[in-house]
Amino acid sequence: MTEHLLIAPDVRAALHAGEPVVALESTIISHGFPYPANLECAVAAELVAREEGAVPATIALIGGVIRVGLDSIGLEYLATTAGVAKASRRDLATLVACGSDGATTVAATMMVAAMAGIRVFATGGIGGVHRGAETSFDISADLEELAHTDVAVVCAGAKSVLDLGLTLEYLETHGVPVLGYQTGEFPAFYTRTSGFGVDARLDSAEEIAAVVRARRELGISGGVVVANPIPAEHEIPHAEIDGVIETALAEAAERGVRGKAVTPFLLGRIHALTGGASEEANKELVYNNVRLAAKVAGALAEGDR
Ligand code: PSU
Ligand code: MN
Repeated sequence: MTEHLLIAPDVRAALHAGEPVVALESTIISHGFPYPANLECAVAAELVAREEGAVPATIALIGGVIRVGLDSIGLEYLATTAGVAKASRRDLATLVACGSDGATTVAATMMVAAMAGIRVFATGGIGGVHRGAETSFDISADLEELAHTDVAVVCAGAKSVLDLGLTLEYLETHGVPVLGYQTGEFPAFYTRTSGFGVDARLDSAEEIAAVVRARRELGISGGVVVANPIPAEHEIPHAEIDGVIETALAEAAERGVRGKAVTPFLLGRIHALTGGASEEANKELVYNNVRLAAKVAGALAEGDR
């Protein structure tokens, strides 16, 4: 496309052959997990994609070049280097122009995936409308990207650091379908339930792929949220996690954390307050999402043959 975008050889070959590719984000590596859980998760997520027959394409900026598909040196660099910028839509061009490193959010990863021709992306949780957004105006750029960019995002819902009800209202307003995989309820990341419904429950990767295909055939632009609940055996009950989330939110308010620092601050506090338990759950739900994303990408590739 341009000298700014470097697609790894295996990703390029798979795209060219019409084989399944799954995009993976990198904010989760640089800002979503502490080391070494971040590296472990990034490496294992790629293996899960391959086990399911898809080529993983972790997306990040290194030295101002947008990379689609990283090798183990790239993953390790992102996991261990301090000060890698959190890169959302508005940051991409600046980081390219300045030759900087950047870890892409859901929004920026969707943009780059679309540029490269990748249609399915797996992450942990999407950003959304923050609690108190009626005064802070803190609404993740992920939601705006979902409104416009043609990528299916497989996630475990969103963390209840957000206002999940308002997040779902925003997605409805912007015409983004929220598809529950084998569930009628929007999952809340660590927990399978949130009390909020999804637009449609679909029970197979083929059915999800059929929705993506129908949108394309109808010329409907924009993303799709595929909400995939954390496996029951890895769930952290509301009774255990809700208090931790309240504490993290109170600390953020007390310290006056603002803007793009809010989400990484909250994630960092949750991991610190719960130790290994939330890291383990977080890793497992990512693998579960990669597995489903690979199946959806496989079903899309199959349909195109
Ligand atoms: N939620 C998580 N883990 C994450 C993120 C969100 O549970 O790692 C990251 C994702 O990269 C997401 C970004 O796109 O945070 C959202 O940041 P913001 O709220 O500033 O838009
Ligand atoms: Mn924000």
